[in-house]
Amino acid sequence: MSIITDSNNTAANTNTVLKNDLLLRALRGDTLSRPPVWMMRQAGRYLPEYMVLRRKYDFFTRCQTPELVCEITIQPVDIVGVDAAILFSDILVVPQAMGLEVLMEEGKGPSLPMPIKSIEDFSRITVPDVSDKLHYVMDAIKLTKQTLNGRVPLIGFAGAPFTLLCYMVQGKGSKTFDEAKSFCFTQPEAAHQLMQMITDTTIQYLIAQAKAGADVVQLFDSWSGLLSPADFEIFAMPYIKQIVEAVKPHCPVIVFAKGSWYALEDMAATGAGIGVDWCIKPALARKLVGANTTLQGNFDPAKLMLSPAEIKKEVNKMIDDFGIDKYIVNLGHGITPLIPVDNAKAFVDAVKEYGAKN
Ligand code: 1CP
Repeated sequence: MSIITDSNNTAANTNTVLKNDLLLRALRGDTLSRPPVWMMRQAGRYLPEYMVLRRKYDFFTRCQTPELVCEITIQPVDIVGVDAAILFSDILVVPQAMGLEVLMEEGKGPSLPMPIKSIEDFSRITVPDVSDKLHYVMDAIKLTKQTLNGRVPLIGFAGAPFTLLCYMVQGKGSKTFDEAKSFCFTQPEAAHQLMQMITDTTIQYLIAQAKAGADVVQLFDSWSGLLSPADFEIFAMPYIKQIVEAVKPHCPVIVFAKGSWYALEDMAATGAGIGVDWCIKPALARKLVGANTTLQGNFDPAKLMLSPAEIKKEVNKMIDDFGIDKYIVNLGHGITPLIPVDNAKAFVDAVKEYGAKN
């Protein structure tokens, strides 16, 4: 692997120069010999080393203990060889910090026993001081940056306001988030007030992450694809735009709004890097975002069940289609628990070999 240094990198809490800064250079639009590669949900259940810690500590203990966050975050860097680490945490720590109880039930996913149903419920939530309520995240970022010692960049993240509203109103995961969407349509003033509170919290939170040392942050709008293009403009885009504009001066931002291919042009206009899922052709994604935006994606995670040889073939084709520059290789959504580690490695190796070929 070529060791590239970037003398301009000044992570807030460390003087360490990044030895591998491909991710930052791809986001800047530099000419590269190969694109960087990382995987959404790369710190997770497909890794036996994660499962050991999962059996010992409950979910929020794992999120709130900087030493555990650090260990879990670095596991895929050591084991799979990705070009970036993403902080082990969850988007639901924000609703928790705003005052809602969030439970993570093994095998069942998240649940919020007292969700928001009307404006009267707003008495139970606030825009918190994140340096107080989420200080454990910033502590974890500092420890992880120190331990990474410049090996690869660290990605911080948060959930976008519409996706967090989905959980805060529905009270649990859902395929349709019908109650959350009905809340938006029947009580739009309350929905906008709630999303503005989430936005104000998220801006503080992502800036604090950058100041603690996150090199890049990603905003996950995992459920925005449930909205029509017109409703995305009303309920998702204004908040994404506010967040990107406020955070961009502090570090590069990637927006991943799953399923919302119809909004790629508007999202790219914010100046963020843009994640795409597998439901769009690379050429159309490029056409919609224009020549100056860095794209990220879009390998179907289910294809990681193919043989390593077939994975490599598919990865080569994907890079041929997206091009090397202004592109970050990733999945089109999170890696799933049944993927063999060797297949995840084949995915990453294919990208590194693509570089060797050129
Ligand atoms: O061990 C376990 O069983 C817990 C599974 C798990 C993990 C590993 C959850 C519960 N969260 C996480 C970590 C996590 N969550 C990361 C870590 C960094 C990484 O490796 O990527 C990140 C970035 C998230 C973000 C997240 N949480 C999103 C957005 C990304 C996406 O996948 O769309 C969402 C929607 C959540 C909510 C959530 N947390 C956990 C689960 C199972 C879910 C999804 C629930 C649902 O289906 O609605």
